[in-house]
Amino acid sequence: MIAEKRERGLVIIPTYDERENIQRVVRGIFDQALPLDILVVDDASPDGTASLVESMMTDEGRLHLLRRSGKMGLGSAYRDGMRWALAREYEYIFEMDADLSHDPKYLPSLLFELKEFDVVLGSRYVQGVNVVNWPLGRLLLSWFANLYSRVVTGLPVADSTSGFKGFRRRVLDKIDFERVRSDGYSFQIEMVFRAWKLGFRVKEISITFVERRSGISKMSKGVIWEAVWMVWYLRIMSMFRLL
Ligand SMILES: Nc1nc2c(ncn2[C@@H]2O[C@H](COP(=O)(O)OP(=O)(O)OP(=O)(O)O)[C@@H](O)[C@H]2O)c(=O)[nH]1
Ligand SMILES: [Mg+2]
Repeated sequence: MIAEKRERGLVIIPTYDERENIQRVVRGIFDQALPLDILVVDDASPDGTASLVESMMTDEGRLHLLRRSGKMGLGSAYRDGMRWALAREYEYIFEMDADLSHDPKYLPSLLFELKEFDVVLGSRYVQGVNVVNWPLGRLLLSWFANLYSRVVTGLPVADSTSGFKGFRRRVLDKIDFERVRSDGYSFQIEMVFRAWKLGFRVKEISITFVERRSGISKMSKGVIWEAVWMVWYLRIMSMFRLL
């Protein structure tokens, strides 16, 4: 019974004002018929995302909700979600956005690869560029951010900023994600970088990313600057083995 439970996975979805998207993404995940639960980490969204999730929970025991008192950022939401997962018997822990940019149809492949690898990334740039509905400027920013991150840190992945990924439990047990202070893109880069430095095996699979159609983006300039500095911090700290 316990062995069977340990094979379960959890998809963590941070939300801030995702009322228009959350039902579809939750349904899309459960439609994959995988042994996965979902944890929504909501930061008191003014649009009432949390109460909508609560109403869905009444007839779906695999859906869980972590309510936080206010907007504290994506990285902090993931840290709380990961702590929640580690306090329970989940073997596979996924990150996914609520805005339907990440299609649940890729979850079977991510889960499949996680049986062999320690970290699996849903990558936009392993086979050319797979992004739909981004203005050219946004695409260039993302593409160069990945190149920059790769050159500075040496991390050998094409899409280190991707927010669609999965970890084996042992990775989160070991990487001390509580020390990952950053939010946004640098949270994503830092998690993969730390896992890679610890010798965990990272695999990328190709996904197509579709820009959100509903709701508002929470991307900001601050998030970009954070990543610009963070990659140098990661490089220097790891050179002196201080990470
Ligand atoms: N709990 C929580 N969730 C957040 C916060 N900021 C963003 N999110 C969620 O994190 C996910 C990614 O946010 P997005 O606004 O899509 O950011 P992005 O994907 O970098 O930007 P876009 O491509 O423009 O959509 C979404 O599910 C958001 O609702 C936050 O402060 N707290
Ligand atoms: Mg998005």
